[in-house]
Amino acid sequence: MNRFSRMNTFPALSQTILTASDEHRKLSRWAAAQGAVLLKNEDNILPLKRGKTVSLFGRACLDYQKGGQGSGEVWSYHISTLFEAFTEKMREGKVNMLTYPAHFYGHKVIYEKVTDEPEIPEFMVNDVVNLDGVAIIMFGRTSTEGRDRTAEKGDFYLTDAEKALVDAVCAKTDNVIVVLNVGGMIDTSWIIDNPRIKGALLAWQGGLEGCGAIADLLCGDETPSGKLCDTFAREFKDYPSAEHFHDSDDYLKYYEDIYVGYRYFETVPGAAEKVCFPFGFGLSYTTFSFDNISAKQDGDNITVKVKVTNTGNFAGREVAQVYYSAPQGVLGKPRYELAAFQKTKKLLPGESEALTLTYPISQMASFDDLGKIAESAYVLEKGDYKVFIGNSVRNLTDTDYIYSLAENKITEQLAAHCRPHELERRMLADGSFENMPSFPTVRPHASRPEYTYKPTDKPFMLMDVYEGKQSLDDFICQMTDDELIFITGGHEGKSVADTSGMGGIDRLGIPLSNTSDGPAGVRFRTGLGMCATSWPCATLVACSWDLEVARAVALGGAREMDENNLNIWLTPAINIHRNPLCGRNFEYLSEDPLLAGKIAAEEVRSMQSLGIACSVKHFACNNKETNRNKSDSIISERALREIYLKAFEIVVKEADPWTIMTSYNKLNGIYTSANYELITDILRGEWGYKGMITTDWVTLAVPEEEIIAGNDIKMPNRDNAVLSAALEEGRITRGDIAVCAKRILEMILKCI
Ligand code: BMA
Repeated sequence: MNRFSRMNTFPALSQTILTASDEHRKLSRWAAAQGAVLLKNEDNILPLKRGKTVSLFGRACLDYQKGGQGSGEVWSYHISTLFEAFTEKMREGKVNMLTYPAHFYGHKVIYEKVTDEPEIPEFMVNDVVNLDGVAIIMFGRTSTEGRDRTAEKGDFYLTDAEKALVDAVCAKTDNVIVVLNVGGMIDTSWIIDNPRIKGALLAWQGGLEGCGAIADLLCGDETPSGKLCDTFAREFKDYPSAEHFHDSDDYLKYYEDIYVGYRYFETVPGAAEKVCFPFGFGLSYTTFSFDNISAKQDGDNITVKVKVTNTGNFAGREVAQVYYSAPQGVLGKPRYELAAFQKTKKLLPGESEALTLTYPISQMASFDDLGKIAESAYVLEKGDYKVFIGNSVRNLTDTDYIYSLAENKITEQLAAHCRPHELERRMLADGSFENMPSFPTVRPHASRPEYTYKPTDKPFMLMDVYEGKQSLDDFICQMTDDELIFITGGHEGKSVADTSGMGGIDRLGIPLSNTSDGPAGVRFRTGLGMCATSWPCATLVACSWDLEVARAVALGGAREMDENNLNIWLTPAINIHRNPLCGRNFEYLSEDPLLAGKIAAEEVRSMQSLGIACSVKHFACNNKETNRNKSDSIISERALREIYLKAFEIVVKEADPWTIMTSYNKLNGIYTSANYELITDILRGEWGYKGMITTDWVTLAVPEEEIIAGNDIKMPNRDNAVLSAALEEGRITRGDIAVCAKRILEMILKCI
């Protein structure tokens, strides 16, 4: 049965309903355990010894943040609490638990905010000490689209009440474990500076069974294997983008240029000591050795081999990370850049696995946006390129292989696009700044094939194109101007989701393809009483550094999409974690574009293998939520290409996403949804993207400029009269509209 016959009907009741099923609940729990990051484990306080008594502290133990808010929200039947999870472990005989503290939290004040933390009676801690128990303190944080976080107590920093709780517990015992149920970077100096906190687990927002995963990890049923996808600095102000993050609601200037995350902290003098936990870091219950390390040029690639051995007493998984260190040259480079990564299988004590990691030599090139060597080209500067391997950016072994270049080498000659006209300066590798020229803003408008209208009383149907009986071009020629305009706008979905649909012209047999948010799972219309599986947040998935986790979550969510007759899943969201305060970081993947790109590419391949379209978002530079519909991201072309577009480029070239969603914001003065250079010159022209591009929901760009730029469909809908007027007044042509309509129809045909 193809999608046409199933379209707009109630979900076929297959034998096993997977939506919000126990099977998916277990899968979500497993995934949540793979991306949690063990930050501290002094005296091997973890995993908890069998029969150990635990006591839970912190209102989050009963009020778990499974994910963030906004379009990334997912309605789930039951979100497990840490209290329930440890009750389960108690029943299994793995631990004992003082249960009354949970009742204390359950019946205390009605909490106003996620961070409201009631004062605890002293005996609650005394009892833990008397039982030689372990205190587990969990703090939660949440954030949402449309609003940024704050560098205040209760967000990036602990509240006084949270600090008081830590102090009250640590005053009596040093058997203290902290769990962070957060969606993004927070202050962790209170963990690293306090020797009485012996254990710390960064559990992120782990979906509906995130607490089950936490209990599995703390009790040793799972061994932590997550690695940080971001750098955790001591203070908010330590981040290079902090100083100017709030300069204006109208623009965001990327003065730090390519020096974002570890590219800054490991390179710029004085920055390294500001780091609490570095990029790629994560402990295990066991230890690993990296042996038989070798690296060599292998044609156009560098290939690194390593034998990873579990040298400890617990089964576990390790992540081999390859970094290169390029010569500073005249363009300047970060000290290290992630080149490749691979996670081992679960290794038993004593077991080894040989890994081979390969990456293209051209990946080490720099984009020369100012023409210091070769304007608008990717250049491998002459000099020595060193290659390292290890398990974090701070724990690397030199492979002793050096790729040497006697002369500068152009690896790709491109053209200048999306250049800034008002970025005064940008950071260099030594922390100084260079002045930036002001470039003119350009608005190209290519001519397009006309697709002249050929009226017909008996049009053939889209199904005839699907079955190969007719060509899509001929199909488009039977569409009136009004029909072409109609299909380049979204329409009220006829589905269980609350986002609009695409298509829907009965005269031509064009079905409505229904969309649904979001990265953490299918978001049903409110009021239907329908629930879905809420998967671990995107940042957690990235911290798994595991394509298997990316695939499992993507397939799980795609099955729930398909089961509910939904066709276009508005995920993955892959904007770079530029600043800790961005309200949507929980939906995004990493400060590093390679990690983000590889994880997202696997998600796209996986969901599309089931006939579910993705919508890779938000293209591009949506790194702040305040005034997101109008804010102008002002950035050099080098930083744009090397950092902020790179993850999208990886996904486009490695996974061929069926749709891409442009962002709300402007890019160097032009809305991304109407940015011809971004969409037609770079995305389609340079990267060869053939798929469909949608706006975000309710963009403010001039509609015809979006069509001219090649942004195919305006969501959730468009005012057709505006485009009709532009057509009549010659501001756009039928061909401009028809090429957009064609890509929309191509996408609909893929979803059938
Ligand atoms: C916008 C953004 C997108 C989302 C869309 C549809 O506001 O949040 O990420 O996919 O709405 O809900």
